[in-house]
Amino acid sequence: PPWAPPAEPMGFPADYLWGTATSAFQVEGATTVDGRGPSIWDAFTAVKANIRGGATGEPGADQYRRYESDADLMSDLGVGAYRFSISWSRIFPTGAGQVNRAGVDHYRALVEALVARGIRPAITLFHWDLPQALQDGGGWQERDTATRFAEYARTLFDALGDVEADWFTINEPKTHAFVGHWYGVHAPGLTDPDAAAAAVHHQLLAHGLAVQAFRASGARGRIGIALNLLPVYATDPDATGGADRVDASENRLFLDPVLLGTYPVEAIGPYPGSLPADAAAFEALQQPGDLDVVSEPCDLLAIQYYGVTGVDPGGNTVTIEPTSAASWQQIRAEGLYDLLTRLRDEYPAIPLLITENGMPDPLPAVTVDDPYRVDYLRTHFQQAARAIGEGVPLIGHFVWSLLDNFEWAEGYAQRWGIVAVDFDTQERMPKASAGFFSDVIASNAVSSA
Ligand code: GBH
Repeated sequence: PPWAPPAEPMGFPADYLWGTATSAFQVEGATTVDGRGPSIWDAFTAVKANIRGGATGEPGADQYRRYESDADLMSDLGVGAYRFSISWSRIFPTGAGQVNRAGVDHYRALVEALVARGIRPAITLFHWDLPQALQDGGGWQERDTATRFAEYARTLFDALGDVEADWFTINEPKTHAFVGHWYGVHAPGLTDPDAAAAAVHHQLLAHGLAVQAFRASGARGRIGIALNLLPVYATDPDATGGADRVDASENRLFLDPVLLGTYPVEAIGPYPGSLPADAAAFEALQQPGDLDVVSEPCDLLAIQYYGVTGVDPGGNTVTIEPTSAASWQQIRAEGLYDLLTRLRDEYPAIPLLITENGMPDPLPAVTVDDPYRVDYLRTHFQQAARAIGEGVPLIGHFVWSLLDNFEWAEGYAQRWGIVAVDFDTQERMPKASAGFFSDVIASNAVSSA
């Protein structure tokens, strides 16, 4: 029989970290304020056909200006942590060179607004908005970008490292590499599998260099990388080869180098479900010692969980229903349990933190009535509690997103917030799911219904 939650509420550990998440380009707006330089997302959104409705990073959710009242909002919800990202081109407008003080000061003020309200900062260094000047020099296809990233990371560890915080080096290196460099759906809009493979290695190298810089800086808190992981289910239990290949490119291509110091050879090559890049060229990018850097020990592994996929014996994906308004999202709460227990069973022990989890409203219109999201969150919290009960070292859970925001290629037409935003007035309106989340946080437990 399928697993069912117990009648009694399921409790979480006393220090469990409940949070909400956003990213800079999606919520900040103010794209030309205080010396910010252009990023690849400014360039990509300047081509109207790239984004639904021709939307851009303006107005976002105007959080660059509204961070204090958004901190109040989170305080009202009772969240213990806020995960935001830093815009690299606010700190280094051309990616390197002189630090832009106004950019650093902004994030200092944000961090202090959070700490003053007892909210732990959870800081992502790179959530896909590469300074355009670095892209002009080859971006993540160039090894040098990893070096520039380490310098950028060091600048932030020096500026904010006196504050106890969680740090994430790279957000979803898979999405940035595959969707940005291979599918052409995200910035920088390339359609080249070899560029995607290079972006995989150089982002992972950047991650490892930043972890080393974090240790050397003596910054307070913990550091890790945020991976979006996708449980892959074979449609035929007697022919799992196709699913294994998809699993290699979706999950092990990132988990193995970071946690084991090896790349899975079956992730790359001319097979259905693999990244169709030149394996020898990928190998040639790697210098001696790179995998030691990539696997530099972290304090935690950040997991972003949205759903699952099915794969047939030929390596073709098969949709597992139900999907959401995001057609790629195949919702299955038990997949979170499967993922967490798999990490426990197949990788060295490391604290796990869910840094994104959520779903969009079915329509682009503003709504505060979101029973589907309440149900989504409840069932996912239950599966998290179930995994904790079976010894999974899960230390917290962040909902994507605090606010409706700029949803990349979908523009403002896909709303992921537990708080609705009117993009004309910037009014914030908590949805039913925000109230539900508040109650879960207050009781530190989730009920069966
Ligand atoms: C997260 O990615 C992001 O970190 C966050 O910024 C975003 O707002 C949130 O999810 C909601 O989407 O272009 O059809 O090939 C989630 C994982 C992986 C989902 C790539 C979209 C691309 C689908 N993403 N996937 S497609």
